[in-house]
Amino acid sequence: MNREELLKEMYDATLVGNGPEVLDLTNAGLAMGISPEDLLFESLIPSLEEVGARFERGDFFVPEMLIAGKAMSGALEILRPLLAETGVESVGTFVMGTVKGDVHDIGKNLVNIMLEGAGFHVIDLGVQVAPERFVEAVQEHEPDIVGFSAFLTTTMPMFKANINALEKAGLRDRVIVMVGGAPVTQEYADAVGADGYAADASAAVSRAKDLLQRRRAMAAAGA
Ligand code: B1M
Repeated sequence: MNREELLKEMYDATLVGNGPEVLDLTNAGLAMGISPEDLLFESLIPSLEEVGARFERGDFFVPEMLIAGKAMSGALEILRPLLAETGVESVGTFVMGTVKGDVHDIGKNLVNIMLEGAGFHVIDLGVQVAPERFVEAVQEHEPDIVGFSAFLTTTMPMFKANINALEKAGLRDRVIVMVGGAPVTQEYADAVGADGYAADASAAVSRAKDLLQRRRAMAAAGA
């Protein structure tokens, strides 16, 4: 099997949610010298995009989405340490979670992996995270950034609920708020009063670093 055949087989195996085959192909791809990034961006993510498109057309239902998501998550576990390989000292602390009412976590986990790879210390609160849990975590860990992920149009309003909860607890000025997730846009992020938005995991890393640098420069100028 050559590189292109492997990527295509992995795409097909993810599409039908064949977890064991996706794991085998992940290991085989790495052994063949395909980079973790290429396995991710040239096969796994496009396959999940197709799963979503089929769901929208009514060709796939929730069980198909679920097994495809599980197959992808299994591969991510193998790729995680490779993607997060870093010798960099911690550049900052990032508290992250998927908002209340939302169980999607693959995109969030990928952002976490990339942030860790860039040197962030990431505290992952998981999925279905209620506003009060975010508040507790910000109080406990005093992160530089708190990140909210939402993957449904119906759960995006939780961004505002989370920001309101931070304001009520007197924490809003102490932490940078970043938001993201498939249906989120820059306009929506601005409308709810977030400090930053990113469309994908690598953009999330550059945006996080940029926001942190600005915050530190402002603090230094004010000191
Ligand atoms: Co669901 N689902 N799902 N689903 N699911 C979507 C999101 C959907 C777009 C499918 C579709 O219709 N095309 C649709 C949402 C439509 C909408 O609201 N506009 C949808 C739906 C409708 C639903 C249910 C309501 C279905 C139902 O029950 N009738 C249900 C909701 C459950 C709930 O949460 N309450 C549901 C359930 C599920 C499963 C559980 C079966 C499964 C989730 C498995 C899991 O996550 N562990 C699932 C899956 C797999 C999907 C799709 C197919 C794939 C999601 C994914 O992992 N994408 C998805 C369709 C799609 O996205 N194409 C879909 C790959 C991932 C790498 O991309 O998630 O966009 P993404 O993450 C990106 C960016 O968003 C960004 O970076 C990430 C990495 O590059 N990002 C950030 C994410 N967080 C960020 C935070 C940041 C910055 C950037 O800063 C803090």
